[in-house]
Amino acid sequence: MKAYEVNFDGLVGLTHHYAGLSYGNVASTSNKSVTANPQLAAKQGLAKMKALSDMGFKQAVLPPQERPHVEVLRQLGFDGTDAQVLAAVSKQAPHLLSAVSSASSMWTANAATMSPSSDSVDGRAHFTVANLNNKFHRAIEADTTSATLRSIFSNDRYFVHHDALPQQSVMGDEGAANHNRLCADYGSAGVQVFVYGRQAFGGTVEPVRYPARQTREASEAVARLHQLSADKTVFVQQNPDVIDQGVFHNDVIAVSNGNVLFHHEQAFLNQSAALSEISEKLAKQNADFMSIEVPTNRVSVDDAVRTYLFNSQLLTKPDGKMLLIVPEESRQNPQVWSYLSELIASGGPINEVKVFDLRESMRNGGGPACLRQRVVLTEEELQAVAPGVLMNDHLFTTLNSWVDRFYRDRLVESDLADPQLLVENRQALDELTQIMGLGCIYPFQK
Ligand code: SUG
Repeated sequence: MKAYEVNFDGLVGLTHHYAGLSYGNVASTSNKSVTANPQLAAKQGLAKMKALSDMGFKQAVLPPQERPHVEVLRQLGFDGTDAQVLAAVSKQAPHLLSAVSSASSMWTANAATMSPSSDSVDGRAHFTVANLNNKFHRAIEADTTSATLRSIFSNDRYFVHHDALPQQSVMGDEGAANHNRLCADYGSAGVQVFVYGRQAFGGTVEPVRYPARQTREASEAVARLHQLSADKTVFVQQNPDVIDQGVFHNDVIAVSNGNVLFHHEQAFLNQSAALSEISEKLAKQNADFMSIEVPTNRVSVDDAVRTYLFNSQLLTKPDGKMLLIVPEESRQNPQVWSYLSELIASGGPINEVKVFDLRESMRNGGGPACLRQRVVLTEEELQAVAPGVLMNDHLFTTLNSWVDRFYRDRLVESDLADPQLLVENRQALDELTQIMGLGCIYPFQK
């Protein structure tokens, strides 16, 4: 059956700032306390969405979350009016205020893992919200993510929603950032590759410097929930050495599309065995696996982390050739850019590269691929999606003027205690749910 890949990009929230919250994510820790521009961040993201939509790709938007997350602060013992809660936390624990104000839900690759209906035994599309257990500021995203996805994909004839796995590190789950699907074409059954950083029970090697956020146990649970049979799944361990060099998610070192896996030489542990298993399982689904492996002597792991070459979006164009969407940082790096120039001239499946300026998100370690959740939908399923989330000229213009009205162009941590910022957030999000036709998805709306 014909199906589309629809990219659901996260709209950057009003409190986007640099808090240095993600140990193991080099950009996040090294840009701590740099002045942020939330307005520019939102517009850079919208410009990417619009450009892809104009190129004919199906594009949609996921809304930001309510921040600061006052409800969580109340759970942690801060009380009184909202203004009193903010005043108390900014005085007693400013790092906590920063964490509950993070706009990190913009990186929707981490919102959930999605399996298309063609892969699941029950013939429905499955979503499991990621618990993002490794980082406090991210773990608090799960409830609103769940409400948002349930509102957008509401028809249970087509869509099945699973809540986040138990919030404990044994079940650490980072969603689609550690998940690749390979297939002959989007509508046919594919092979889902779950990449984990460590095995909580009975594992052997794991990183020693930085955390491995995803466990094998979590990946297996998601595959079970999504009713994926063993012949359609592969579980691969990420190379612990590269996690220790700042590859905190697999999508910083590999990206898939169709039958192609574009990845670094050092991406996986026991790489050749992993690639063989993918190839064999894919052959049973009538697809020829193609690995494009980038050698270390062309692009070092360090350059991959600095430029986010692999955090690109790999998209199939109408003529069947593939387009790579990379961040500006990849063009700025001579090694990476010369590799890319050769790649597109090589006669292989990827014959075009487009560059986007996503600097505001990149400084927190989020590239083009982090900003989108891939959702494969048949025509019928697409018709069942809340229509107000689909990108078009009207939505683009409306969201840009919404951003102009509500977003600040400068934000530092000390601004987060301003009760007016919370008021602006709630007004903006209330309006946004109406623009996008999403109903009540935020704590303040309940
Ligand atoms: O989880 N950064 C995010 C970046 C997520 C990137 N996503 C993917 N690779 N799919 C993270 O580390 C930084 C927030 C701060 O420090 O202010 C942050 O959360």
